[in-house]
Amino acid sequence: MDNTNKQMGGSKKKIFVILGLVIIVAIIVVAAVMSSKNGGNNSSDNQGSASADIPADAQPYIPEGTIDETATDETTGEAADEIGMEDEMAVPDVLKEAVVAVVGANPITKEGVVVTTEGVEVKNDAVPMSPGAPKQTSPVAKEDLTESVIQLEISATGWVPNEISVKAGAPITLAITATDDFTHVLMFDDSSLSAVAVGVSPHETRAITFNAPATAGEYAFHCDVPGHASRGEVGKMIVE
Ligand SMILES: [Cu+2]
Repeated sequence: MDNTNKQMGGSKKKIFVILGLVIIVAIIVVAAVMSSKNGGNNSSDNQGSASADIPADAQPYIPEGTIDETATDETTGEAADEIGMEDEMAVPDVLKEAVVAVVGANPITKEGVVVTTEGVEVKNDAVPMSPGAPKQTSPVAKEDLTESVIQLEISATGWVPNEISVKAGAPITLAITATDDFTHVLMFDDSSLSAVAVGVSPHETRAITFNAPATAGEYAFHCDVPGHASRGEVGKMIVE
């Protein structure tokens, strides 16, 4: 009798242990599913809360030279602290919550306005490379570009894609990559976009951020290197 009871007890214990394990595994699975669902919800919430067409994948704008100036403060002591404070005060309010789509491109304010590093709205019809013009970045790695950046490849066979669509007035970033052994220069035909210019050396990628025209329509662009447009390096930006 005793033996039978002990055996019964042993098999009951096994059943409880197995049941316990099953319940623990079930709890872990449910918790994992719940947390992944929450993660999904959070990311869509973030996209929903983005305003003024600012790219959701943009990164905070860090004023140029901020890090270097801090380093100088440390080495020169008290006097440099004053310089540091001046520099901090010199950052215009509009830049404090600004973002950039690509490091080195113009900042985008929280209202979606593309500005210079002084916080002044860029002029798309300025002289290219002048202080008020949107500026092209230094060479960047194509693989570092985020999804919201419109990527254009250029070679002797033309622009790929040769037609892009953007929203009127929205801050947009174009990245140009020369995929052959030639230099290429993106320029728009319309004088209202004369400052939106990007030049790339062979196999180089550079980007530029600017506000799309407020007026809907088709804005033709071309490669400005002599002979390139006539061999087919032309395209159009459709503003909707
Ligand atoms: Cu070209």
